Amino acid sequence: MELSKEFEQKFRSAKSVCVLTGAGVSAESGVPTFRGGGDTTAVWKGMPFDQISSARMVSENLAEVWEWFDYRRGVLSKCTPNPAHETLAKWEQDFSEFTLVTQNVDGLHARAGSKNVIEVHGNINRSRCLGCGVRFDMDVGSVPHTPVKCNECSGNLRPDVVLFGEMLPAGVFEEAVEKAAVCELFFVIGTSALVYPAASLPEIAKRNGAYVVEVNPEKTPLSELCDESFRGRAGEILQEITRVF
Ligand code: BV8
Ligand code: ZN
Repeated sequence: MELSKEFEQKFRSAKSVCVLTGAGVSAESGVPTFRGGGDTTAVWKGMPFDQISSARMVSENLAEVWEWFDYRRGVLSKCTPNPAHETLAKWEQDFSEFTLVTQNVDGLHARAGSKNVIEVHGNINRSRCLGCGVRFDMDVGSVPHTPVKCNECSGNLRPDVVLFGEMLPAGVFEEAVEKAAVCELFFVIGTSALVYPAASLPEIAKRNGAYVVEVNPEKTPLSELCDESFRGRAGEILQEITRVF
């Protein structure tokens, strides 16, 4: 894979780096993506992804939502971080300012050793009480999910994940915007760039003068905006790039 002189120079001299990842960064760990190729989990019992993973379903059929999430937690319990996650955990140490924002709820960045991960869509291994808002961590792979009821108020629990039609956790997205707006180098890795507001982060970085680099086997609506696009799998490409250090 050919790296341009311009990219090598930018990469070597970068002080502040921001990365946005999507499901594609976990594809090589065996985690199905939502929309792109391979084994996707785009449909659950005939319901499209943005119907089963929606605020409406939580109020209409919480048991179904848990069945869907327990199924995915079961799949995830067999998955481990791949070289893409591991390389990003290393970059966190290598750059003086490094921000990792993920749309993924799989927790694999943290399992690969990334310390500060901004999870804009929450985490599949955490539940939240609909009554009092208390959060409970669940062991990876504890399926079905436990506890089922809130220990504090015996209210119903739901996955602590941002569903379609729901606001992102207060302050989390704002922090991601701040970092995107000041970074020199912005990587957008493994996302179809269809889901907002997360997909607006590379646009914000570009508007503020960052050099934007896409890593994805396919073109996306962001590709035009990028200064550089590496067409391929994140695991291989990130290892190639990191040799430039
Ligand atoms: C909100 C958690 C305010 C749930 C997720 C019309 C226009 C614009 C916006 C909207 C609209 N209608 C509705 C909206 C808003 C909506 C939205 O953006 N919809 C889109 C789909 C049109 N957004 C929301 O609802 C957000 N909230 O706007 O709040 C508000 C509040 C109230 C009322 C109104 C508005 C909340 C969005 C969060 C939804 N939750 N996940 C769960 O997981 O069950 S989103 C879901 O999609 C995942 O989190 C995922 O991360 C995200 C994005 O998907 P990707 O990560 O990109 O994955 P995908 O499969 O799509 O692509 C994989 C990519 O990887 C591909 O490009 C592929 O080529 C590449 N790839 C494959 N293999 C590899 C690879 N790349 C590298 N290496 C490989 N090996
Ligand atoms: Zn409670």
